Amino acid sequence: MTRVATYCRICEAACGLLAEHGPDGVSLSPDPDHVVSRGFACAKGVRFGQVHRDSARVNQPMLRKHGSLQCVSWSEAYQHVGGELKRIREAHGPHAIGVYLGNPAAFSPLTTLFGTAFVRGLGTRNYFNAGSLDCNNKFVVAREMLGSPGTHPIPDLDHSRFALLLGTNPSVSQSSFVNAPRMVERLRNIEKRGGRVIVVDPRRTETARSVGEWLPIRPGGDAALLLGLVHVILRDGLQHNIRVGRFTHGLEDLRRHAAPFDPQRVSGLTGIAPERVESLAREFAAADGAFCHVSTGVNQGPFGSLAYAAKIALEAITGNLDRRGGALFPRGALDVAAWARRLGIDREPKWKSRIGGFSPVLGALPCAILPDEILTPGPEKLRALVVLAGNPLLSAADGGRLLKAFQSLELLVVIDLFVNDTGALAHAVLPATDWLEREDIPLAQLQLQPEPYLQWTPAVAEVRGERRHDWQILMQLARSSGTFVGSAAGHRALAASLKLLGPSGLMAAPLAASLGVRPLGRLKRHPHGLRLPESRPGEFLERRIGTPSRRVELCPEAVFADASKALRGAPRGPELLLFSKRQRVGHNSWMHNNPELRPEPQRAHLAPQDAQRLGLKNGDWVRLVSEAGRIELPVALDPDVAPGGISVPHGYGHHEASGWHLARERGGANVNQLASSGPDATHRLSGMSQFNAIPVRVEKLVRLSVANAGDAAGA
Ligand SMILES: Nc1nc2c(c(=O)[nH]1)N[C@H]1C(S)=C(S)[C@@H](COP(=O)(O)OP(=O)(O)OC[C@H]3O[C@@H](n4cnc5c(=O)[nH]c(N)nc54)[C@H](O)[C@@H]3O)O[C@H]1N2
Ligand SMILES: Nc1nc2c(c(=O)[nH]1)N[C@H]1C(S)=C(S)[C@@H](COP(=O)(O)OP(=O)(O)OC[C@H]3O[C@@H](n4cnc5c(=O)[nH]c(N)nc54)[C@H](O)[C@@H]3O)O[C@H]1N2
Ligand code: SF4
Ligand SMILES: [Mo]
Repeated sequence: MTRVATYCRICEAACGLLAEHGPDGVSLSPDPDHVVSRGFACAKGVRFGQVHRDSARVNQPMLRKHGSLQCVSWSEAYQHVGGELKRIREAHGPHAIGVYLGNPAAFSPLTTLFGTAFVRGLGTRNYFNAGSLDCNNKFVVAREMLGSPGTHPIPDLDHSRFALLLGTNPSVSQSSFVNAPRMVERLRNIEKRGGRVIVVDPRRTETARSVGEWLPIRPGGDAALLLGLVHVILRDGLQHNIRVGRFTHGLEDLRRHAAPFDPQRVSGLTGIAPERVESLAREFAAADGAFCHVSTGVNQGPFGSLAYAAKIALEAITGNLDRRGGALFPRGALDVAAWARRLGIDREPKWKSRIGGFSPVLGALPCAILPDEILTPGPEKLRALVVLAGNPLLSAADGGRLLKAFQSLELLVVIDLFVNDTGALAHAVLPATDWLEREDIPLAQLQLQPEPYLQWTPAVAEVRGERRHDWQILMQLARSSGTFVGSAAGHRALAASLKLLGPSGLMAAPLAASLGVRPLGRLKRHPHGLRLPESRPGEFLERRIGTPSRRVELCPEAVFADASKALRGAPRGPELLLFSKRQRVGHNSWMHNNPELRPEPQRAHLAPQDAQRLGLKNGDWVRLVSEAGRIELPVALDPDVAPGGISVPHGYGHHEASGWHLARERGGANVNQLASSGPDATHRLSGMSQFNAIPVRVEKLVRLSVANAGDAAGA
């Protein structure tokens, strides 16, 4: 039986897989010959065949008729949806139509390309994506400090001697902004080389249990901790003067902003002893190659931008930026960031959002204003929304208000594999292919690879039913609504290139500079991936940095304006601080419907000391109340949670009409009903929503505890 090399497109690790056709259809196994993942893959990846053949998949377009979604032909679907988009655009202008691009779009270059071009063709400024739920803070900080939103320092995992991790749980997630399958193993190797790994997290995570030292922190305290480290290093003169002098700008401003963050103060804000702040700073500065990896748990907190800025400053002043064993700036096969800068396409448009006056980040507005954009009357009110590869009803902030907003739309179109929770409210659901059904090249990862490589995969499964590729759907939708994918000329050029080169040829075309005149042919000769030369450490700071000063801007005022707020810390009261818990066998709100994977039932995890104070025992039901809303769920007494925090998985609370019947039966509540929306709840510079460090009141409910009632499911 033939096995075809392919790769997984669920998360950033992009693990190599082997696909084989058997009686049940396609089956997948880890690819031992993959140049980077070398035989690693997780359960979600190898069980993806089930998603491909799940009977809950949408295989035909659906339109809502007499209250329920009914199967129709593609031509009827395009005619209806295109006609409605046209009508709304003509009656109310282009901004009346919004588009939301979800996380899986990032793993399909053509979905991203056609999705953003579709937005441009509509001419709407109401473009939203998962960036403002995930990592926009990194884009804006990189723009200010390094000159480009797409340039990020990536941990040199395999050469480092000191790893400081904040807000990441790679054992479960494979982390983010680093393409690093086997990350935990590689962190363990740091210890084997005699180095140190510190895991800063309000929960003793699966990662902290496997490697390094767990340093519990108060949710939201990371910016204060990192500025405390900068404080100690500058106070004691531990900075790398030569590299600071040669490559940075703004040291005195940084010193001024870090001055109030003395270890005593930082201890009050983080719960970390002052002596530990001192010693951590010294260890980081003295290590022969250290990096600090700030990730999603911090991005989603109140000071994500400031924390990321402090991380870059910390690495820069200790000489670890663009240094072997520190943080590197991989160029990969194509320096997308440099090209975007050269072509001017990384410059943000000048307009601001109608609600709150927010500037877009990478062209997209904050998801946290989406409910207000829909619900606030006015000539530019959002009346229609096209959701592509996303489930904002569960993944974005203020689920309660979003539900009301989505229910009020004149047109909601969801392009997805399933009738997800957002789709349960839609007027049209259009069936997309999954990644087994399409060819791809991992272009989005190029600047995030400590070991640069490229790979091409063919489609390894037949397209089932009437599923279509996202890009095909978008092209037809544009045509039937009287717009284009991009400009009229751009649309024609894309169509012609697709005809001439095919989807793979189109994706491979920009790689000609690094792979030679026949880039696709070269990739096809390396089915398990093609390793590329690593960039030389130091080369970025010497030649590639894009700031006007050609140096690292250590202290951009726009970002450090938050420092005074960070000094006040999170509000203190009887409340606990809520933070998220990513599930091993789920992916945000999806992948819960796989009968071969059993995600754990949703619980609110809290420290036994806090539970005792609140009179709670394992399995008791509580109501969590925040400023935005309330949810009810059982608690788990969890000694891994540091006192003061409460950790709840997101992506639960499926809509009763969602097609994910198995996931629905497992019950749970949408934790994002506790996250606020609206301009005041949105970070001004980055547009980030806040999911972590949200104060919540815990009320005990008089209800049979699940320990007695058996299972949380269905309760
Ligand atoms: N199995 C699985 N893998 C996934 C996903 C999934 O849903 N399931 N999702 C994918 C996606 S979309 C992403 S973006 C990546 C994210 O991957 P990571 O960047 O690794 O982020 P998380 O796994 O969410 O881990 C965040 C950690 O931050 C901690 N945390 C919460 N608040 C704070 C805080 O204030 N300070 C600090 N220091 N820590 C805090 C949490 O306890 C948690 O351990 O994972 C991807 N991989
Ligand atoms: N409280 C809290 N909320 C969070 C987070 C958190 O840590 N805590 N994490 C946030 C993060 S990091 C992210 S990235 C967002 C994710 O937010 P979203 O992207 O909006 O949500 P997902 O749950 O990932 O839903 C992805 C959808 O895409 C569909 N899909 C999968 N593949 C394809 C495809 O190829 N084509 C099409 N058309 N559809 C496809 C799936 O069926 C699913 O319905 O959630 C955010 N929300
Ligand atoms: S870690 Fe799992 S989900 Fe992520 S790419 Fe690898 S196999 Fe896929
Ligand atoms: Mo994400």
